[in-house]
Parts: sequence; structure tokens; C-alpha cells
Amino acid sequence: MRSEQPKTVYLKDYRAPDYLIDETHLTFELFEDHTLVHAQLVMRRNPAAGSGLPPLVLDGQQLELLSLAVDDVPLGEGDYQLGDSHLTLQPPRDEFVIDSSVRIHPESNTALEGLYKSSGMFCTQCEAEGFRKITFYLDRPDVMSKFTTTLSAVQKDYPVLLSNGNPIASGQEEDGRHWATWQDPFMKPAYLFALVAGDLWCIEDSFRTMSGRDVALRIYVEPENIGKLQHGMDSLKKSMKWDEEVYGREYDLDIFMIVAVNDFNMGAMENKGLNIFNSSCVLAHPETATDAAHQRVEAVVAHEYFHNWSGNRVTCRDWFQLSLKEGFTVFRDAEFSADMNSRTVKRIEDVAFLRTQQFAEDGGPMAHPVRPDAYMEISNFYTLTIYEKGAEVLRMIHTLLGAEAFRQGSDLYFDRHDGQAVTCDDFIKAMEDASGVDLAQFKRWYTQSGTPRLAVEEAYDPVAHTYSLTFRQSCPPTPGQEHKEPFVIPVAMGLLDAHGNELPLRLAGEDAADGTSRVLAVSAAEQRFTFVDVAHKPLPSLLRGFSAPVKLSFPYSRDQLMFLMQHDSDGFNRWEAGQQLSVQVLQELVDQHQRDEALSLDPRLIAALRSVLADESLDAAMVAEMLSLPAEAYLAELSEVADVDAIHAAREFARREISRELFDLLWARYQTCREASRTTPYAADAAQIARRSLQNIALSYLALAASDEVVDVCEEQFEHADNMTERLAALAVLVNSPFEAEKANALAKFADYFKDDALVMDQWFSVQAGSPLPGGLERVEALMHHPAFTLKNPNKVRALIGAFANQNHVNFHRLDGAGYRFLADQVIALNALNPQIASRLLTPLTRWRKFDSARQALMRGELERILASGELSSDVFEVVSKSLA
Ligand code: B3K
Ligand code: ZN
Repeated sequence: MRSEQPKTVYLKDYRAPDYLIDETHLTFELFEDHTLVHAQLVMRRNPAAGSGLPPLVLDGQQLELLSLAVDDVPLGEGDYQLGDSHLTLQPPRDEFVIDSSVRIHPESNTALEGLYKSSGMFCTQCEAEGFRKITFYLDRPDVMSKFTTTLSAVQKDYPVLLSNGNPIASGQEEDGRHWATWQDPFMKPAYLFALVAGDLWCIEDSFRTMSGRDVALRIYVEPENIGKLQHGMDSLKKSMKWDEEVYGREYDLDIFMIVAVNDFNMGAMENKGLNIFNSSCVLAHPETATDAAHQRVEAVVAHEYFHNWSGNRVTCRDWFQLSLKEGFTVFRDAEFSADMNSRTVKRIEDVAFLRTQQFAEDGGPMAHPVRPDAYMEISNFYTLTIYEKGAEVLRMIHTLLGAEAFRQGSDLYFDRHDGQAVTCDDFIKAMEDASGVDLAQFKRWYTQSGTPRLAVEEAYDPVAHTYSLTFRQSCPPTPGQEHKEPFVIPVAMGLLDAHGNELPLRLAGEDAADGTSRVLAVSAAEQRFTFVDVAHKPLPSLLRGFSAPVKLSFPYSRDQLMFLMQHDSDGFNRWEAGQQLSVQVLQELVDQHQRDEALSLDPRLIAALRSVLADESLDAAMVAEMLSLPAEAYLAELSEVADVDAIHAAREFARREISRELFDLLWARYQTCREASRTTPYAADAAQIARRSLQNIALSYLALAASDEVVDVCEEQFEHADNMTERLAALAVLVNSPFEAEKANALAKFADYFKDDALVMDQWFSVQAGSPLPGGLERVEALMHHPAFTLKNPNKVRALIGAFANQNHVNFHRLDGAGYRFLADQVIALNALNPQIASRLLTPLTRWRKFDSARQALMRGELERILASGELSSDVFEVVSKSLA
């Protein structure tokens, strides 16, 4: 808890560290009621930071100092200053050794930062600034050190003792304790330190690297979960191979370990050689994890593994550069997932997420550039902007440079900066030097926040046979940034003729046509591109593959969108045309609802979906994506003022109409898919995943008919499915149905069968929390008392409270404000337990400007109540105060 208003840290104040730590020797004595940490730091004056011997200021929080010595001379109380978060002393000379001993309390650490206990095991989370809760240190990423770590604990309770690097010694003590020493040969910042002690089992495998070295691979878990590790291991081996093939990057230690823990603030952590994972991101078994969960495991395992180069070997100079490692690594994992699964479907999922969530962040009070200039609490900056928009920025560089030059740029970057802590500018410089492309203007993507708008206008000259596209870009003001300079926006595009054929593209001034798809680099506020030799007026396909994170508008008619849905050669844009058509049609319904008119659905949407559904040659995953109407959150994001009830009513009406009009087709496709599921053993492969997505979305439409035959198939799927993907989908359909008896029966059966599996129970909570039926808040409040629920476990908080506030718009945004009050109560309770989770949970309340004045007042009222609730963590304080500003 803070005792004064948190301070803002500015990028412009960055200074190189005064001192460096060449070696770090740590000893942990782990006990049930405390832990002793001894640290020996071999230090020297940083030659790059000036002359003289300034005071040494070590970071340290919540540490009980037991002893302190410099060069073996014990320091007395007058020899140093000890504050809430720093220890200051005067070094005697350029090179010196500090020895400190502290006592800490992992057993009562509910913030899950630093060293803590989860389900009986000790584990750590140090990024960004958790290491200072373990020992006094220069806890900043540009201080890199060689770590040697010894841990000791009671052997029978903690048979496994792990840290970074390689095991170099171990032994027994009298009194049942044992110890192990690990050494990491690579220099690393403290945020990559990790330690684990517990009663764990592991599965083991190995990987032969491209230079012929064998690396031992181990995934550790509590004994009861040992059967859920194979998918994670397979994902790890695929990731290692992919990084060699696509980036030429080989793993560097002899051992790579992953540990699954149940209580974890985010998905996983890339600690050198010892990744620590939220169990939800590594455990997977067909009977307990859905297809989406399998894909998430594959992606997160890859992401953390890829950090070994993009993050660990080359790390960040300071936390303003966070996207240097996160944006790049998300881009890398997205490309990996695209290569392992359907590229188009992966892109659709990522773009839908970006446009719904990141665009909202970029338009809200917490908007910040990909490289922020200032923060109060760095934990608040692990955002969708740093991660997802950061990845889009990398994707744009890839698009502008081409795959080959991009690879040369990344080779140069890794080569030039191996072992260093660097900046986003260093990354760009490597890309420029390798490609010869000037990225000076492009760099505005790192410094300007907000989502650019790109309005496109066409003009066709039937005499001259020219077709021109005029692009006008603008970017709305964001906190601290009134005015924006033009971005470089890569627009991948093509032109279609009346038969849907792609036209050869020749811009005015070019000698000949070159290909049928182009990337236009729009760099001025207004810019025109003119194509020549265009015999008839074409239809443009713009922003293919979503080549830039912008809001593009082109005045397509509904008929043109239907045409693109069928003919665009770019799979992403076929889907996008369908989304735009749905958005237009749904917005019309919203208007009708607001005018109290009878709702009437444009039959063209039904016709378009009918032809998608009837086309058996289409990839089933694409059919499923095309059938999914834009989410309520996306429709809200597109509205000036989001009318929650009208959006819900409009979307539900459209779903019922689709169900009614296309019932027979949906029924037929459902039956075929379910029959295949019944007769083929489960595999988490692309073809089966596609089939199950289609099957499940078809079932969700069919269920709207509320007929007995549909309830029967639902129950059949729920009872007899051999996998969680089908079972959970059937459960969700029943939960959202009016069949009270069947619903209660399925929920009870499910909970009884899976009550001991925490991750499955998370899904059980989420399915109920997300149900838009009336009474949602009361159901969630009741579930808070369920024995499987606890506020202390972040997965539970996300599964129940997070799912309710983020996915259950009609219930959360109840007009009496009870949903807001409930969320604020939970934030206040969590502020004291786990500030990072409390601050994350707040997000929906920060979006108050999107809603009508009555709701705005209620949401603001709750933010003010949180602000006045007492001692706020810096995490919660920053988000609340910025939201109210
Ligand atoms: N680097 C970690 C995130 C740490 C968040 C700390 N609050 C996971 C990842 O992005 O791979
Ligand atoms: Zn990451």
C-alpha cells in the first residue's frame, strides 16, 4: 500500500545506472513461516555513468533487513539509510561486494509478486519490479548480472528445487532439509530470475538443436496433473523448431523447464531456462480443455519460448521499451500459430480482439503510445496497446520491408545487441540498416497514441480508364496528445472486376502492371493513388489481411459487401466484408429499436449467410467465423454512445431470425459434424477444430428455436461428447436456454464430475457469468459463495467477475447501477489482496464515456467511491485517477 501519492516516472529522465552488478550470489532458506534471503552482489562503478562515487541506492520493498556488510565489513545503523522502498549507502571504492540478509514472508504474499506460495509450492514472479520484494538490488532491466542461486528446504515437502540455468551442486543437511545450487551462465536482469520449490512431478523429453546439441525439456506440475502435459511438450518442440527455421534462433542452455502454478497474475513468464506458467496456459487434455484452450497453450508456450531471444538474450533498457520485447514476441507467436493452424482464422481472431479491446483502450482514459512516455505503476502498462498494437507495428514493418529484408533486420538486431539492454530505436535502426528503408516517419507508431482513421474515396474516369483512391487519415486526440502527425499506413489492396476477377495493377507512372495485390504506403494526411488501364469501374478490396491497425471506411453498398464476401481472393477480407454487412444491418436494427419500431432484418444478411452455409467447399472454420455476428462489445466500440440494451436486442433478434430462416441448413450441417465427432477420436488438429467450431455455432443458433428436438441433441452432445469443446458448448447452450430443468441438471452434473479440477470449474463459472438472461448479477453473487470460488485465485476472479463485467453487457450495465457497484466492491476488496488483479478488473468501469449520461454518472460514482475507499495501491490509484481526470 502506498503512503503518499505515487510518483510518475518519465522516459525523458532515463539515466544509465551508476553501478553495475557483475555477479549475484543468492541463498534462499525456505521455511513455512518465513524465508531468509542472503545476497552477495559483486559490484562496480558503471564507467559509462560519469565519475566520482555517488551514493548507491538499492531497491527493496517489504524486506526485513537482518544484516548488511560491504567488503566483509558489517554496517551499523548509521552507515546506511533505510526507507520504504530504498536502501542507500556510500560505496568505499570503484569495486566492492555487498552482503545482505533479509527476512521475507512468501507464505502471506497474496499479491503474487516476488516470492510467494501457490498450492503449497514456492514460486516467483519478478517482472517487472518484483525482485525488489526478494532482496535489495538494482531492480532495473539495464543492470544485467550472472546469477548463482542456492535454495534449501525440507526435502519431503519440497523434493524439487529449481532455479535458472544449470544445476551445479546439491546435497542433504541434517534435520531433513536439502539444498541445490543452480548457475545461469547468461547475464540477465533481475526480472528474469526465478525459483521454484515444491512436490512436483515432471515429464521429460529432448530436442536436438540445429547445431546438433541435445536440450533436456521438462514440464513440472503437481502430481494429479501429470496427465495433462503432452500438448504443452509438443507445442514446445514445435516452437523450438519454428524459431530455428523462421528466425535462425537456437536455444542456448542444456535444459529448458516449465513449471505450472495455480495462482498466477497473468498467463506465463519467460524466466531464463525456467518458465513459470499459469496452469491454465500449459495444462491441456481433451476431456478437460477446449480447442481454444489447446490453441492458447500452444501460443503461450511458443510466446514464452520465443522470449529467450526477443526479451532475454536481447532485453529492454527500461520499461518504457516494454513493447520492444512484447510486441515483437506477440508478432512472432502469432506467425507461429498461423503456420501451425489456419492463417486466415488466426488473423480473424486476432483482429476481432484488437478492434474490440485494444481500440477501446486507445480511445479511453488509459490510452498511451506503444512506447509510453510516462507511467505511475509499470504493472498497469502490460496492456493491449503494448502487446497487441505493438505486434501490429511489427507486422507493418514486416509488410513494408518484405519477409526477406525483415529477416535480415532481425538477424542484424540479434547479432548487434546480443547480451544488451536496448531500445525500440535500436530495433528500428537494425531494420533500417539491413533493409535500406527509412523508417523515420514510421516511428510515429511508437510515439503517438490513438487509433488512426482512414477514409477512402474512389473516382473512376471511364474515358481515361483511370481509377483513383484518395486516402484521408486523421487521429483523434488522446490524453496528453491533442495533435497528431500523419502515420505511415501500409494498405494492402486489390481491385476486382464485375466477375470477381482480380485486375492486374498498374499505378500511373509505372511501365507495366505488376501483380494483382499491392501495398500502398499512405504517409500524407491526404494522398491519392491512381491506377491506369482500368477498362471498367472496379470494386476495391482494401486493407487486406488487416495490414494496419486503423479504422478504415469506404462507402460500400450492402450488395458490394455481399459480392466481396463471395469473390475476394483475400480470406480475411471475405470475412471482413461479412462483418461490415452485419454491422450495417445490426446498426439499422439498433436504430429501429431506439425509435420503438418493429425490428426487421435485411434479408440480404440471411441470403449471404445461406450461401456461406450451403457451400461445402468452404473451410468449416471460415464458415463458423462468417456465421459469428460481431460481438456486442464491438458494436459498442463502433457506437458514439453505446446503447447496451438496443445492441443486445438487435443482435438477439438477428440471431433468432438467422436461426428461423436457416434452421434446416444449420440442422443438416450440425448433424454431419456431430456424427463425425461421434465416430472419430478427438484430436486437436486444424480440421477437427474447424469442424467443432461449425458444429457448436450451429448448435447455438438451433437452440434459439427452443424445440424439443434441439434440447435432445444438446443433451446428447453434453452427455456423450468425449471432449470438453463439445461438452462445454452444449452446457453453454443449455445455460442460455429457457429449459430450466435441463439447465440445472447439466450444471449440477458438470460441477459434480469436475469439482476437483480447478481449471474446469473456471469454465463452469464463466459459462454462467456470461449468460445474458435476466438475473445475471444475482447468479454471479451467489456463485461467489460456491466452495470452488476464492478471490485469492486470479483465474477464479477472471472466470467469474471478469467474465461477468466484460462479456455480460446487459447484466453488468443494469440501469440501477448494481453491476457497477458489485464490480467496485470487488475492486476494493482485491486492492488489499492483489493490486495487479484489482487494477485489471477495473477496466470496464474506465470505459464510462461510451455510455448514456445515466450510466456515466453511475460508473463515475463507483470510480469515486473506489478513490475514497482508503489506502489505494499505486496500481488502482493510477487507473482510477486517470479515468476520472
Ligand atoms: N513478460 C510476462 C509479463 C509480465 C507481467 C508482469 N506484470 C509475460 C509475457 O508477456 O510473456
Ligand atoms: Zn511476453
